[in-house]
Amino acid sequence: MIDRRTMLQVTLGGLAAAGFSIRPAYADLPKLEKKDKYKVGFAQTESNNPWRLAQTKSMKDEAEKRGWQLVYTDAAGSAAKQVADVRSMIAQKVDVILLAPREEKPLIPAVMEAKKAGIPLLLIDRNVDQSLAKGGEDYVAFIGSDFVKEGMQAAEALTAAVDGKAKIIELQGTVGSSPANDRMKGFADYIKDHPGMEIIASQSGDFARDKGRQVFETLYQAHPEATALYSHNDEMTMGAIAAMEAAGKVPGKDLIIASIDGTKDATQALLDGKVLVVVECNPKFGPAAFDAIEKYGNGETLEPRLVNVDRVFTKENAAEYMPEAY
Ligand code: GYE
Repeated sequence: MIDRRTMLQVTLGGLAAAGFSIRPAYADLPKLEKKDKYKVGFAQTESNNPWRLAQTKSMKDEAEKRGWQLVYTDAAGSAAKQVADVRSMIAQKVDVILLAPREEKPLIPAVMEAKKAGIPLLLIDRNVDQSLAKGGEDYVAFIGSDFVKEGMQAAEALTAAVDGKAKIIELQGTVGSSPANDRMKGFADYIKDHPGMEIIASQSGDFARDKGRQVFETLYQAHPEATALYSHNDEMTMGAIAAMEAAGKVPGKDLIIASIDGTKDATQALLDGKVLVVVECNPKFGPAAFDAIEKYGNGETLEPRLVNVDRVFTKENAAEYMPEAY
């Protein structure tokens, strides 16, 4: 008699023999027919900062290098438009979709509709809610940074520089986005063990320079006792620096600053002593994303989460990094 377990093993064995992954959900993902050149859809979230522009350029350069067609859309900061953009890529029958989901939950329908339409989809740089859709099951893979680790590294550098004592204003990224959620968590987890490190105000500046300036200005007026800033990206940091200087304060002295990304402006601010630390978040996804597509088309099994290796920049190594900054 064959029991259920043996049946399952037989079935999985059969799948493996037929060249499928032995992870059953992975085998259900849309396949990518092997081609010399693919038609790739890239659904960008917005183009209002140097990080986004560097990411888009990296995708376009890589497509051009390989002679692949790139169908590019810009959601202009709207998750609803981004869902519509992915739908239009499905209608245009692209071979594969690269999606940088603006927020964790609203982009779930886009992920599911691509799967249903038989088009493989990879998440680029931002993630979706893992309780609603999973890598290797609902989409092929996520490629991006470890945002929790970035938050921890920012906290570690800041804590060391202020001897474990600071009153911190936090500028969060876009509400509901994975980098904002995870950078907040990583930083909070680290300072939990350092009772002198206190977040006295925390609010979103939507990853944007001008919003960062406005929000920082308001928070700092309400909390003039602040001694440090933790900002989830360099653009908001640059906005906050402008607000500090307008208030007659000296960034790097009156307020110690930890930031994330690695833009040219923030790297210059490291050299000028205005910013203490910039944890890298590399936007140049083109090569990794296109390599992953090629591998998937060749029938290779991708890891559900491909994590970029990021560096930590301070005054010491900023000059060396500057030529790569964007
Ligand atoms: O840090 C920020 C951008 O999703 C990791 O989004 C990315 C973030 C990046 O707008 O500058």
